[in-house]
This record gives sequence, structure tokens and C-alpha cells, in this order.
Amino acid sequence: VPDERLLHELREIVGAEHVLTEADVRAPFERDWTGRFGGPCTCAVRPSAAREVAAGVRAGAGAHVPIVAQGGNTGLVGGGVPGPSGRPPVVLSATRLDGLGEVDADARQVTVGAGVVLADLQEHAGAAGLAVAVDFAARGSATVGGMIATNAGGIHVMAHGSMRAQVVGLEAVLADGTTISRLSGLTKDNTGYDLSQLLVGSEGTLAVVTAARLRLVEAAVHATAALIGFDDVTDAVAAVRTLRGDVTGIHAAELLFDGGLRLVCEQFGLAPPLPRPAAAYLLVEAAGRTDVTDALAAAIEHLGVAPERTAVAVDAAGRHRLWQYRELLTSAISATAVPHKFDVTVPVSRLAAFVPAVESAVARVAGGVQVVVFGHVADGNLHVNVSGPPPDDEAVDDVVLGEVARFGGSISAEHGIGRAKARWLHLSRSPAEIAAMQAIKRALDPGGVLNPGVLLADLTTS
Ligand code: 2HG
Ligand code: ZN
Repeated sequence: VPDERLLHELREIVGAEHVLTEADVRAPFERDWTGRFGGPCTCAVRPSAAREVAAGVRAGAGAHVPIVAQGGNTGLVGGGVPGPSGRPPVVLSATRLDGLGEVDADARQVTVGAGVVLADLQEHAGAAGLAVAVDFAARGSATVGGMIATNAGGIHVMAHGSMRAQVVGLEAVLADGTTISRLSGLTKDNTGYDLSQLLVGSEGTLAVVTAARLRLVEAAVHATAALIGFDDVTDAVAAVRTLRGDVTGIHAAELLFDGGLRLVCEQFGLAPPLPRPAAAYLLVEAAGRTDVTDALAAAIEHLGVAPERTAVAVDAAGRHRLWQYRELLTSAISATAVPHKFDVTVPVSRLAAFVPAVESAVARVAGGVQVVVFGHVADGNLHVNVSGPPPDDEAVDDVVLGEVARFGGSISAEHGIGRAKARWLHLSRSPAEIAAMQAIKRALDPGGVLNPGVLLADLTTS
């Protein structure tokens, strides 16, 4: 039964047209992009200012109704959607918090709303001759707030770090409705606990991010991409080391396999990039103020790779064509089934051994399934996608994450823990660390209002 008093309060705060209660209008806010996670919400609310977020959080807390913050809903671990059980939350959609501040070219910073879409921010920074350091395939829908909540990574972490490294300061609403704001852009500011950084990667469990002061980087004038075929992962990993040593400005090094590439070609009707298939592919890109094409070509030759195993692209259209084989993987996988998605890191030195190990681990518990692996090789970050087991069958989750722990890896590299991995947090965090995280959660959200069930599964609140 919807809480009429709460709905009335929310309508007063954001306006009736921004409190969405009809089932079909709520639906897109209730299920995640993968289709694996979700649950009913009381309503979806679209505030347009931090003070509306604050009032909304206070109203939810007063009614003991949880608050789930949501951006572009491109998350892959169920961290931005309601859970299947418990009191249906209010989804606070950040999409109208879309203010783009003027780029401060001296400081190389910009202040933006949490609902700004990455592609719009990229365009905005580009118009000022600068660039956003973080980039990934979901750029057309993912929002700044979600990128902060998950500490998003993407394709340029090897050059610029993840979202955390771009955050100078945040404005956010705490569980009791108070607002904290660090948007002055001071890069040197040692005045105690860094609350902004505490919120990066906190997955909506400690506060609702409403705005961010972000660092920008120099925009590249030239970029060259190359797709190179290899016989195995060991050669591909070694190639990244050589290429980084030989060419300045390598800012992406993506690994994919023949099975994944074929899937993309089938789903999207693309021709294969090379005359003959290879077991593993590396997609590298170098960018900078000067043209690095010759340096990259020389470095590839230095690797001893046969010319017919390389496709090089120097213009935007050619680079887009090569990147499609990599960036369409996620959609190609989801086109046929709801996958179990594992975003993990292992030490780079163990990456080659991890791939067959995880494939055999999956085969032990699930037969006839499709396993597609790809990832950001320089970070040791692999995306293991398993299609076949039903969404709520967690046997595969158990063996994949167990294998990651056995390899000394992390069960989440860049997507977060969300609802998907909360049960397995202990594989990557010690009891002492989990206890400290729970203490922080209890201190900032004693009523357990913000995103219950995400990140810290078995939290008992006061
Ligand atoms: C990527 O690297 C994203 O493209 C999504 O992190 C990964 O779909 C995935 O598993
Ligand atoms: Zn990724």
C-alpha cells in the first residue's frame, strides 16, 4: 500500500509530475540494465536541486522508507535499483541534476550535477579544449553520480586512474537530510577526514551525491588505435609491456578473445577485423599532442607480429570501427540471455593463468554455458560473463568469485559490490575491514535508510 502521506510530501517537494507512481512508468527504475536485479519501488522521484534531494531524503527517513539513488541505470551489480524484498524504497533519480558549470581552464576543473551524462560532460570539456579522463562504452547513459558511487573505471584507468582520481570534491546529502559541500576546487586541502573520497565507491549507502567538482585532463590532438591478434594471453600481456615502453601516450589496452569477437560480429553483422581469426586480441590506443602512428607501428613491428595480424586506425571513423568489436561485447552478450557478470581483478602476472582456471571452474558447476571473457589488461581487470544458469542460481557466482580469491584478486574491479556480490564481500575484505565499514555505515546512516542490502548485506542497524 503506497504511503499516501509520503507521496503527498514528495509531491510538495519536487512537483507532482516528478513523483512517478504508475506501474509502467516506474518499471524502468525498478530493474537494472542486465535484467538480473530489481524489485518494486514506492515511487520514482526526480528532484532538480540538492535542496529537493535533502527534503526527499528527510521525508523518506521520516516514513522509514528506504532511499535508492539512481543515475543512468547502467550499473551491472544491482546497486542502483530496489531489492526484491523489504519495504519498497523511493528511487531518487538524479537525471534532472544535470547542471554543467563553466570549465575552469586555469584549474582544469569543472563543477557538474550528479545527473550529468558522461557523453555530455565529455562534449562540454572538449569545447574548452580539455577532456574527461574516465571513459567507457556506456558513456551515452551513465551519469557522474553513478560513476562516483561505483568509483567507475573504464578504458583509461591505466593512464589516468579511476573516477576517484578525478574527484576534487563533492556535494552530497546525508541520511538525515543534511548537506555537505566541498566544491571549492582546492586541490590542496588537508583539513581532516576526506569525506568526498569516503563517498566515492560507497554505492549510495552513505549519502546521495548531488554534484561534483571534477578534474579534467589535456585533450588529445591525435589518436591511433591498433587491433593485434595473438596466439595466447601471455603474448598479449607481454606486448602491453613492450608497447608501453616504446610508445608514449598508450592510454588503453583492451583484451578480447575470438569467441567474444565472433559473438559481436554475429549480433551486429560486422565483418571480422583481420583476415584470419586469432585466439586473443589486444586493442591498444595511443593519444597525445603529436601523431604517434609511426611510433606505434614501429613498436608493433618490434613485437614481431605479422602485418596481417594487425589492423591500424588513425582517423575517428577507423578507430570507431575497431572499438566496436570491444564496445559492443556487453550488448552482444545480453542480446540472448541474462548473464551472470563478474568484474574482477587479478594480479597482471597471473592474468594468463586465471582465464583457463576460471573457465574450468565454471565448467565444474554448469555445463553447456557460454563464457565470454574480456577486459582492461593493464589493470588485470577481466569481465567474466557467464550465460546459461538462471539469474537466481548462484553456484556459478560462488565458483568464479572463489577462483578470484584463490588468485589473490578482488571480486570487484570497477563495477562495485552492489546486490550481486554483497554475500561474497568477505572474499576481498577482512573481518576487521568489514567491521570498520559497518561502523562508518552505522555512524552516517543509523536508520539504514540509504540503499539497504547493497554493499553490506547483513548489516544490523539501530
Ligand atoms: C566494459 O568494460 C564494462 O565494457 C562492462 O565494464 C563489462 O559487460 C561487462 O561485463
Ligand atoms: Zn570494464
